[in-house]
Amino acid sequence: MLTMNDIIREGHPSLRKVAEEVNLPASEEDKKILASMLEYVINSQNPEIASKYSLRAGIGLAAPQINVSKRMIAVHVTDDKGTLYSYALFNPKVVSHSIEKSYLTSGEGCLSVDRAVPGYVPRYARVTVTGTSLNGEEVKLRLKGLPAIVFQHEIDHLNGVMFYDHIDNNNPFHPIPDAVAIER
Ligand code: K1U
Ligand code: NI
Repeated sequence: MLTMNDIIREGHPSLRKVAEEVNLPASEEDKKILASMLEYVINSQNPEIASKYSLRAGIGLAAPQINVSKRMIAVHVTDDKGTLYSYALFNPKVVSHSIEKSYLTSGEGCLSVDRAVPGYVPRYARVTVTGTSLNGEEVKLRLKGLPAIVFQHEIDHLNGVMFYDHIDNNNPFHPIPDAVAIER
């Protein structure tokens, strides 16, 4: 079982690498790692388990955050209508996106960043993401709202990009033109 001790923090060079594609069909080892990532995110949202193992709550996790430089992500997040998006994907890819942007009014956080970094993080409002599930099925997800933001945050990790790279340093709360503001 993964804990916060397995999660590397900003400054670790692995967080800035471009992760390798996973060879498919995935090896049992890669499936085990990806399953443990989804398990972490689910466990971290369970107050009893999170408290027992000192897990910081997360809604997503990317393999580079556990120092595995492979293109694997886990997401477990509910949208504003209560629909759960629970996915563990190999080789996720944004295949298309809206022109329109969105951002969380409360900004973003990251399990690899032990400090608050205030500011708006511009994201695409809608994305289509493809990938391969733990069972080897190809999936195609059309996402908006918070799930779209979380998938973009996790796929950024696969490319060595941190959420604060997108924040305007000169004016972190500079309004993002024509963007959808998402309250959470
Ligand atoms: O990748 C990560 O470090 C996980 C990160 C994902 C994320 C957060 C915010 C916007 C986009 C992506 C987190 O999960 S930080 C914790 C968090 O935001 C949260 C945790 C529990 C409930 C609700 C939010
Ligand atoms: Ni992160």
